Amino acid sequence: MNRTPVVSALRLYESIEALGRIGRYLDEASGLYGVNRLALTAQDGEGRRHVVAKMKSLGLAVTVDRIGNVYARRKGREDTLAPVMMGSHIDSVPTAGKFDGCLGVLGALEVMQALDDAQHVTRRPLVAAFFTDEEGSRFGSDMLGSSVATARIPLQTAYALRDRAGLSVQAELEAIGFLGETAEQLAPPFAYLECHIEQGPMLRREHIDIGVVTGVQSISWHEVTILGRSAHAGTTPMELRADASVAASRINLRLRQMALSGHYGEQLRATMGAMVPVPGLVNIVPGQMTVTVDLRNPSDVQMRRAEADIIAFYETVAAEEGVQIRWRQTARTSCVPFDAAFQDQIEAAAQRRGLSTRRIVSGAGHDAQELAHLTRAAMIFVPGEYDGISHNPRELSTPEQCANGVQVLLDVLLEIADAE
Ligand code: HGY
Ligand code: MN
Ligand code: MN
Repeated sequence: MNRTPVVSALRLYESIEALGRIGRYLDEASGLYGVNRLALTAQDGEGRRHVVAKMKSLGLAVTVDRIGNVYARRKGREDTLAPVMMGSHIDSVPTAGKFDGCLGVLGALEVMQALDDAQHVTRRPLVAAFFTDEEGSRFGSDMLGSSVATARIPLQTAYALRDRAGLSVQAELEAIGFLGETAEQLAPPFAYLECHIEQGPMLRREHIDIGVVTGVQSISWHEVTILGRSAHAGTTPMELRADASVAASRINLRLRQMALSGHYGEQLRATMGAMVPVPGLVNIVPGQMTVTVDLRNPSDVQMRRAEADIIAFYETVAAEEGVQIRWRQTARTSCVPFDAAFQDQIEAAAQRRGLSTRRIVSGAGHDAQELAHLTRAAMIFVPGEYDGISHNPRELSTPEQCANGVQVLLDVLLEIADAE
């Protein structure tokens, strides 16, 4: 090795800006440019081709599997050993910033460029990956590509998922040219590391440079269909109504009351992200509502209590409002701990660089929680400005914040990939 590999903050940030221009839109509310690269849309396809071109320009061997996960491999000195993998996602929610997921994928490629600059070949081969549809916003199941790669969700189940327009994952993968051929079940890497923005206020408020992620909290998603009776808004007396939107509103208020009550642990978070009325017109009592429920809890026990209570409340609302309520589980993951030794290594590597650290549970789901079922996995968080707002065009981490995280990723990667 000619010299210690060092991340280029400028090169990294320029790569984030370049990818951020794909699927860019002007957000009227903030006047900022946001990013909309919803999974398997043309914009996602363009973003994928942009990153694959970058991978190939680095001389990496690129493969695409049958669920569209992309892996880029860098040879190791002992190339038959299991690789150390780094990755994340480049699909986005429709109102995204430039950093969610992209930092981890472009950070992995920056690590490889820094190794090239230092003419360093690691003992183990390396893989930079991006996984399909981490967000789950379009097809309703988050961490889709990584959960297929780690056999939590069967390929055919994933293929059959459909968006609101009835388009399937399989058809949309084919439409963007990423219905790959390699087997989707991933051979276990030696280790998996993911650098990601915190997407919350903690690190920035406490002036912490690096979040050492201890694990991911549990996630539970419901899609709830409420069937009432459409009726004339002017002529129908209130007592004769079966108003689906009132039922939905009662459920939403109950979610907030549950989260604020502290009865399900101090950190239950509950969100009704989608509320779709039918017919959704001014002078018609909504006959149908489709809503989504997103529950998060760092305690599996408290999560199960919260789920049981909101499901019981669906029945109460149905009886009292004279509507029918059907619900289905669209995503469900338990709490996932990350590798304790890797956490210590991340903490030590950051502190050797004079960076402050703190342990932190991830509020958001990540591909790393799926890879943790297959291999030793860990995550490195970087702070975000504006209270770490995310899933919003205002999402912002500075060049220094990004470079700190990716440099720690590089340092820990070297320890793991060069260890005898
Ligand atoms: O929903 C999540 O936590 C992640 O952004 N997919
Ligand atoms: Mn993410
Ligand atoms: Mn996200």
